[in-house]
Amino acid sequence: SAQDKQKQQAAEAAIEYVERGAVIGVGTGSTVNFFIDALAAMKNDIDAAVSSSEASTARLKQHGIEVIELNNVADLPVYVDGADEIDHHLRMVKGGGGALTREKIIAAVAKKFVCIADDSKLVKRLGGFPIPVEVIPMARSYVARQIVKLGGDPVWRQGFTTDNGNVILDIHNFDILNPVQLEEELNSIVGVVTNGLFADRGADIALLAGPDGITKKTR
Ligand code: DER
Repeated sequence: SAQDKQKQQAAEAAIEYVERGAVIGVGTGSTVNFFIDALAAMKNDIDAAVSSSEASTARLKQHGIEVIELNNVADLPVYVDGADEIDHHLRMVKGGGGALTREKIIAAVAKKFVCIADDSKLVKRLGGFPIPVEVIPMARSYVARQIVKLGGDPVWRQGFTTDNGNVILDIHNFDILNPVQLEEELNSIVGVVTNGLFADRGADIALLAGPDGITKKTR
């Protein structure tokens, strides 16, 4: 499809940001899958990868790319990942693929977050896409009640368990005036592991593919 073509273009454009000889941080999703495939062509130029999901780990290994533990990485120059939404300040909604916790951890460690996406992900205001929140299973109902008090409509992603053994609530109809503030409010609810607002630490570079090619946005 045209959208897949654009995802592939954005993914291939990210290759130039991969630091030679260094460990590369790899996100999760269909756009990142194109990035992993492009990375394979230069796998001898990188040291290894750290991965945000079992799915990405499997794909990296299929290409013969070594995957190492984040705890063994002191210096991570670049993290490449997709987004469900990204605004003009490079703040994002992530977690559509359910890997938000490991994505946010690697993003916290990486010096530079390069977001790759087709331009349908670029929005004026975040929240059209339901905000994923990873929750400790026993806290699900309590967290849902707290989210209702904040004005959101939480929907349990039933039948889905994260790589960390937790559940996900997708929050619909949040009217997000201040993404950084909402990210902090969600983080403060007991039982919440991670929320999908990447606003406080957004992306540093966004490579957005459209019908006329790649648009590069920087913070
Ligand atoms: O789950 C995630 O955060 C993914 O990065 C997602 O947001 C992007 O997935 P896509 O590239 O398949 O649209």
